[in-house]
Amino acid sequence: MPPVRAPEEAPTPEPGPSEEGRGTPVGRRVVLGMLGLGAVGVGVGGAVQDKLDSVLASVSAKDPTGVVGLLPGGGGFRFYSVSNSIPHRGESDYRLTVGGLVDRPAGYRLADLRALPQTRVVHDVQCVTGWRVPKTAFSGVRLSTLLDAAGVRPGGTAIRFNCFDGVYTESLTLDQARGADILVALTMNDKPVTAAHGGPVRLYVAPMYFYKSAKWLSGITVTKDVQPGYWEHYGYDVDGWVGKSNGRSDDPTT
Ligand SMILES: Nc1nc2c(c(=O)[nH]1)N[C@H]1C(S)=C(S)[C@@H](COP(=O)(O)O)O[C@H]1N2
Ligand SMILES: [Mo]
Repeated sequence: MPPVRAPEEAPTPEPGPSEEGRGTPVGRRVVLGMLGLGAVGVGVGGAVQDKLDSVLASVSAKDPTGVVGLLPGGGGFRFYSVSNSIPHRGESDYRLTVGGLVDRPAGYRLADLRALPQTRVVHDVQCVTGWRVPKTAFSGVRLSTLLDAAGVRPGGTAIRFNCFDGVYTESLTLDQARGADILVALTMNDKPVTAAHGGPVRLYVAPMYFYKSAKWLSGITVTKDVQPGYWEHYGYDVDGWVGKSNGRSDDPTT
């Protein structure tokens, strides 16, 4: 069997969705202009950084050159949103629901999540399209903590994740979900996860390709079977272990 290829590498007869290559490439002048704007972001508060991130996101979504990775605040990350937008939620309107095959369904506000034990994981981030950001810190609540609080019923074998962009979904098996390095993350590099990076709450699945780390996390549902996520419908592996899936042989992340 040939290795499964990422859709952006596949010779698709029709334009299909891919992580990169959406829209028209942004010219070099525009990106260099961004460098000037980027300087404004140094030493400013969260709201301005969020603004900057959202501009970065809209530029880098169309810029496969990687120049955006050099921008202050970019940090080597590419920004992705299959919904072509950056949704915003905060203290008053953010909710994370935990439901499905559980004894005690729950709804968490940001303050509720912050009040639970926090775990910090430092690991390399690796996207299936090839880019890697070494030693990135995420912290938040272990997914296993939320699952234990909810009480998974017999028959529950997998988790479906929903996002408040209304489009993206992801999945893990229950065994994978219970890993100590699987976080419902509230911070990235010790600052609140910005809107562009999927804040206020994103999933962080350290040992897998970054597509498993759903941004703008809003729902955790325990299911009977694995329900493949957004990119998995376009050929990505459900088990997205770095270096051992998607026909790739990336060096192990640490
Ligand atoms: N909701 C949502 N989550 C998502 C995505 C997305 O488009 N929407 N893209 C995934 C992919 S393919 C990657 S590589 C990372 C990118 O995260 P970043 O934008 O913080 O770099 O988010 C993942 N989670
Ligand atoms: Mo990705």
